[in-house]
Amino acid sequence: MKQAVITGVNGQDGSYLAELLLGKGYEVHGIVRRTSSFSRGRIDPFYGANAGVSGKLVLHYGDMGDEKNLRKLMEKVRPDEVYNLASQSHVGISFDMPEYSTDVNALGTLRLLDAMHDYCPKSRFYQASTSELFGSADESPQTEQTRFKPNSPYAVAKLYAYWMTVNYRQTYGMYACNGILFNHESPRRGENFVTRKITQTVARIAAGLTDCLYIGNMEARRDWGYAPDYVRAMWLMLQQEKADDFVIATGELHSVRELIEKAFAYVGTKIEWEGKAAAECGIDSSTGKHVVKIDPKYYRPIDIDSVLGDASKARRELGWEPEVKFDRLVEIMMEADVQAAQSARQD
Ligand code: NAP
Ligand code: F7E
Repeated sequence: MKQAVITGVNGQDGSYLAELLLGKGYEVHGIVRRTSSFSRGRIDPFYGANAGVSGKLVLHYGDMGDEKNLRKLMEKVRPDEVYNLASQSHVGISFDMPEYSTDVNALGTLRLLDAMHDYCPKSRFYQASTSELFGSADESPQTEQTRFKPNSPYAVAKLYAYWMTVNYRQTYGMYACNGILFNHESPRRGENFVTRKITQTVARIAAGLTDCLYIGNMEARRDWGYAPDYVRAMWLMLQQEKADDFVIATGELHSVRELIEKAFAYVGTKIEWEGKAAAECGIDSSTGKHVVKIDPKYYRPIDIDSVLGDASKARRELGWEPEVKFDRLVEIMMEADVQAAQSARQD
């Protein structure tokens, strides 16, 4: 039985990756933090006796800030594969917590790589790198050759982790890969990322549970994919002959405004826009109600206008293709959030 360690196992990607590996018969060792209330909702369905998967999930308490803990785990498990998904992953919040974001995202990666180097140097390593590395890029679409210009504390910390991964590969011959993943979403996405915030709030407005969506920069454009497609790419990267770095993206660009319009269209509401800049409002064309408003607290000190990926290398060398693109992604997320809002209304 193959063994894998996943840091950040109870996050969006960690939960889909654990599900994928358990389905392939892996023994999965997940690191979870001690929290005052349990935050394991995403992995509960496949943890324990009734999991209904062929592999086995084992959870360990740990933290990317605790070097000894990571070293002990590598010494004890000596896994075949390590997926480093743990991070303070919110770009906006990284401006409020730059030091903490650096400790977890940058130094945490170094701690893990170094523990692997000492205890299991033959293990294969996946680093959760990001399109945020490109910042406001010089060219579009972005490939593995595009220059990095990170413009948030989150992205600068991830740049350090990217290069440490390359460094351990080059210096020690470790099998270490960077997946440069563009935004990917799902019904398991954290509620304060823009896609999930929109689908959840629109579903709740339609169910009469709330009145208005408060939003920041609606002109931002992203290349949004579907998380289960992206964790498949992570696994593929660790099954090759040689370690390498890959861009994973859909190649489609859409704006936050378009996402809002599509989410409302799903519940049968047409949005008309009125006003400009921070005074702009989205109006329900059939009732005249103001259902979208700008709240400047969601503006970032600096934002990325647009990021678009070219995943040709992953297509060619990994045989990877995204199965779900923007229109279907919005439908999948709306289906789940409409169902959740309807059950909340019945409670
Ligand atoms: P997520 O849902 O925010 O999950 C992050 C995970 O990291 C959670 O399990 C969290 O645990 C854990 N974590 C945070 N701080 C930790 C610490 N100090 N020690 C141990 N665990 C810690 O993020 P995601 O969307 O699944 O993303 C997975 C990875 O891919 C992240 O590294 C992210 O930066 C990167 N990435 C994401 C995207 C995307 O669009 N989703 C794109 C590119 C790269 P708690 O539940 O205890 O907080
Ligand atoms: O913002 C704008 C916001 O927070 C997308 C992380 O997974 O992907 C993610 O980072 C855009 C930005 O994702 C709101 O200003 C407007 O321009 O959903 P987001 P992100 O910053 O792109 C990358 C690839 C990662 O690596 C990260 O870990 O939407 N926006 N209004 C808003 N964003 C949020 N969160 N909330 C708003 O109300």
